Amino acid sequence: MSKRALITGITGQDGSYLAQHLLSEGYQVWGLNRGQANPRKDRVSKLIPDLQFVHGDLMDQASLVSAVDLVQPDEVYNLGAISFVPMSWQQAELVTEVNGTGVLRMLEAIRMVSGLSGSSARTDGSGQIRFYQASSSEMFGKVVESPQNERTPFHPRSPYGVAKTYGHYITQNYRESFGMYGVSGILFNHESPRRGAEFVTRKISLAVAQIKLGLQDKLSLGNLDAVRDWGFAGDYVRAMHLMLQQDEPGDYVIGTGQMHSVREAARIAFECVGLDWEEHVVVDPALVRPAEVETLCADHGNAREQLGWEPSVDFPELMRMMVESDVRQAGREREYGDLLTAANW
Ligand code: NDP
Ligand code: GDR
Repeated sequence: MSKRALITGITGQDGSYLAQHLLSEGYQVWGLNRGQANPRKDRVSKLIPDLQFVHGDLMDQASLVSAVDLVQPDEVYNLGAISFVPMSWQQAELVTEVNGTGVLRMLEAIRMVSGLSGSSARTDGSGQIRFYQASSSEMFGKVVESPQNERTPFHPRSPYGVAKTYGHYITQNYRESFGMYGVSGILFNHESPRRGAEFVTRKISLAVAQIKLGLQDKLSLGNLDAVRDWGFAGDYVRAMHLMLQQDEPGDYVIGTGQMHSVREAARIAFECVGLDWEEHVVVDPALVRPAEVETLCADHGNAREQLGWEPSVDFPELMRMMVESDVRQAGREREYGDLLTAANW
């Protein structure tokens, strides 16, 4: 019998890659879809015709219970979140509700549907619904040691990071309290041609494509000195799946161990099309964050040893992949107009 997976955040970058990966492993996959007529649902269902959908929202407990009950999943991947960090200063309460309390709601839904209580605790995960929580390197925030591993203390720097830290600990707590098979992947930044346009790598690759075609001249960025450990999303969803296949639940750091600045990201991306980034990038102080995470770097030694996981795409290759995809897409759009907008999914 094929395994059944339920993915929240199906319309996002990771949801689509994870669904494709699980389908290729023989799973039946359902995506939790919210809202009345979400255009992002059409985009992902065109890309992945075998995907099934179930309605629900991380803000609505009853909808999650219904979704889990209907799908009867072997594995739940909770990727749904408001994931753009700056938005968390503008709508801190909403972000806390979705990214923090939303995790609790999903854990409760699983507990209710499985009839789990403290006395029925089983730590080996047999016959249980296994749960993956999308934790984030943003929980490390103001880092006290580098690189960061599973034992590095958290010091989140945004309401987003604080909410993710709650989601992380409540997953750990349900593991300890109810014997639930719950794991958190502490994932560092990961990107792809499907990355949202608001995140810095994609903002850069989209602008490079427009500038190359003469449709734009300048690109405004914030803190050029920020340093991140950027990997390819397609690699990271493999790690999510591997985490849920282990005998014992545990938390894992996933990253590349390589650090690059925003300045370097811009340089590499402009070089891909033979342009000089310094002629086009301008700094806009309004884009600098109230509290910045200056530098992040993963120590994924535990994932390497326990999961046998390694990243396969390095940063220059990743930027090139994104730039080439956006140049192709911008060229098609220029030729065919709006008909093809956002079709590089
Ligand atoms: P995206 O922003 O691309 O996708 C977010 C998804 O969450 C969308 O499908 C969105 O659906 C959904 N969502 C938003 N609000 C709700 C809600 N109330 N109920 C249910 N679903 C909701 O994020 P990514 O794919 O990049 O990231 C996936 C997860 O991993 C997120 O939790 C993110 O915080 C986390 N993460 C991401 C990292 C990265 O570098 N990409 C690194 C570490 C963690 P809709 O279309 O309905 O808005
Ligand atoms: P991040 O990703 O906040 O790390 O969160 P983002 O790409 O938004 O920022 C990375 C760094 O670049 C700096 N920066 C800019 N960022 C944006 N978006 N736009 C700019 O113009 C700009 N200029 C400089 C930022 O200040 C920051 O330091 C991502 C999200 O996917 C989260 O959901 C996830 O949890 C973390 O990665 C790990």
